Amino acid sequence: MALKTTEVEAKGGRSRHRSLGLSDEQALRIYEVMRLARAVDERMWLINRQGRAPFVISCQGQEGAQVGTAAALRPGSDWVAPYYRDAGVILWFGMTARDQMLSFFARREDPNSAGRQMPGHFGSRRLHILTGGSPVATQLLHAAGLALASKQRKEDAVTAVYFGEGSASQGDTHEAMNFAGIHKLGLIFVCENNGYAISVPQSRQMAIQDLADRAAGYGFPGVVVDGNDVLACYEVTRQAVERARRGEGPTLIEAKTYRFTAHSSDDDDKRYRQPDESHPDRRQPGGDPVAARRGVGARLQATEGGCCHGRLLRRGERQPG
Ligand SMILES: Cc1ncc(C[n+]2csc(CCOP(=O)(O)OP(=O)(O)O)c2C)c(N)n1
Ligand SMILES: [Mg+2]
Repeated sequence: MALKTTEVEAKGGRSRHRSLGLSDEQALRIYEVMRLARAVDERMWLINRQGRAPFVISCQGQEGAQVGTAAALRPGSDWVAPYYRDAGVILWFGMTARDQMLSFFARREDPNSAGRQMPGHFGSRRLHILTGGSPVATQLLHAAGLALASKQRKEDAVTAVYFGEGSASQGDTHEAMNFAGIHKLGLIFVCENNGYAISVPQSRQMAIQDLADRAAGYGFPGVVVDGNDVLACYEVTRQAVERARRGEGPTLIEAKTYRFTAHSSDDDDKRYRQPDESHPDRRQPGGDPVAARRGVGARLQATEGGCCHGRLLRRGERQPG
């Protein structure tokens, strides 16, 4: 059975991040990158609907899972193999809002592919972001190879590979997990379970509730975490990183999230979502990973005099993380 850690114990409101070993500055940085990812994403939708750019694939709703997990890694020495929704991950690892826009508009200066790839196909050797392709789940095999290389070179670098729960139905996922388990690779599997693979709901993808249960079959731990809770995501990943650096092998983290948008700007989710579908109430605390009614998010808003997308976008020109 997978270990259930749906929440990390809150040890008192605003100081919760401190109980996890995060300074105020680190916690604010985490929140800032989440807001930046959301702000860029919202701007892309507007531009797309104006007909000025052809394609958006959205991170909205998944920022907590992305930034919380990436924040437990060391940008510059650890590696990430993100998938197309992972704006929060690549921003944490040093991409900028400008870089995202250069990719979005397919400009030559785009650091990912000089504008040759679709948006969401991230990659930067300099920033330790493994280049991804379009077939889903291939990144898991690439990441297993990367983690094997780190092990053979006796580096203590950890690799985190990101994927959706639909991609977990691909054979590549089995092969990567099996290999990583056998060789005790320093690889963290982060599944962002948003309940859908385009229009296909989870109940049509797997006959179990928690993908994390599968980890036992590969010989390593599986953890379920609330993907709306950025600090819980940070904490379970921190534990997985420590385990990986001790040479004890992989961990599968399943972050339960919700895709706030359609699959992409070319999809109409009203055609397949049920009107009575259960979903987090974005107006309630914990319903939206980026909402800031308590804790560090609220403090950031207080110090900035409100949530200012423009300022966050300008800050995005600097290197976060
Ligand atoms: C091998 C392969 N099959 C099908 C597709 C088409 N496709 C693109 S995204 C996607 C859904 C993936 O769902 P999931 O892994 O849950 O990620 P999510 O989009 O929900 O974040 C599919 C089927 C693809 N890109 N690659
Ligand atoms: Mg999915």
